[in-house]
Amino acid sequence: MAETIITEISEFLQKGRAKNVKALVQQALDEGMDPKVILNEGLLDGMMIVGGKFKKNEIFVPEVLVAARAMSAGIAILEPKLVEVGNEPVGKAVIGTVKGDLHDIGKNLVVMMLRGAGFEIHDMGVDVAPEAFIEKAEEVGADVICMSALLTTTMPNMEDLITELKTRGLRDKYIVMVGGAPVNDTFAQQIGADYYTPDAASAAEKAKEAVMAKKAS
Ligand code: B1M
Repeated sequence: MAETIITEISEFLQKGRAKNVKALVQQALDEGMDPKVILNEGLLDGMMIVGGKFKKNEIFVPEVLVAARAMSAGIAILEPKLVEVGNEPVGKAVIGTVKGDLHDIGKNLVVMMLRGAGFEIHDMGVDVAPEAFIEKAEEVGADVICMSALLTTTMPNMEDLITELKTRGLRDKYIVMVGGAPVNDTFAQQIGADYYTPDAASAAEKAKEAVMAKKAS
């Protein structure tokens, strides 16, 4: 039964049927299913299948877009269950998807998890220029700058931000974290980022750990 509902969530997501996805996610929660299982095995699994079909030109941007909307609708239902917001403010984070890149589902998951870990979030959205990240970080007194990229062509914009921080004499002021499907640890080290994490939950854990260590030093 549990497997059926998870499969249905994945299938409706692939068809971009947001209303069905919302209803089934709610039903799965009502039946006591673990929200992480619903996210990973229902929603994310569906989106991976969409990504695979897109790559093989079996479906095109409009289909991917409706699937992405269905994914966001499902995540919205899950959010209160996935995130129990901590009372203690941990620090401030500025986050966005880098310049030229409009993918925001993963970034929004990182926002959710950071908020749950107790961060005050300044979400800059998508297509964010390096200078805009830095100006916002300076304005709000951020501890962490988080960048997401989903396209190999936009990954270099992560390095541009780090170069710009160095030019302004601000590199050591911020913890810089990077992530997104094409990003990895080697790339993060090459560009001089502080941390790469593969998923939203580990991003929030690492951000909290890094801020606490920096404050204690
Ligand atoms: Co796009 N797209 N897309 N797309 N799209 C990919 C990324 C692609 C891999 C598809 C493919 O070919 N298989 C491919 C990139 C190829 C490449 O660069 N090598 C691609 C392409 C080519 C494009 C366009 C160029 C297509 C076109 O127009 N011809 C275009 C680019 C637009 C632009 O950005 N300028 C485009 C457009 C779109 C849509 C608008 C239709 C839509 C985005 C809608 C939206 O985001 N609101 C879309 C989608 C949905 C995808 C796929 C199918 C799914 C992405 C996604 O949301 N995954 C994607 C295929 C794929 O990734 N398999 C694809 C689910 C999400 C939860 O995962 O974002 O990876 P992800 O986040 C993960 C981790 O990476 C991590 O946490 C999350 C999990 O917990 N994470 C972080 C993310 N950010 C982090 C930051 C951190 C730490 C962890 O620290 C700061």
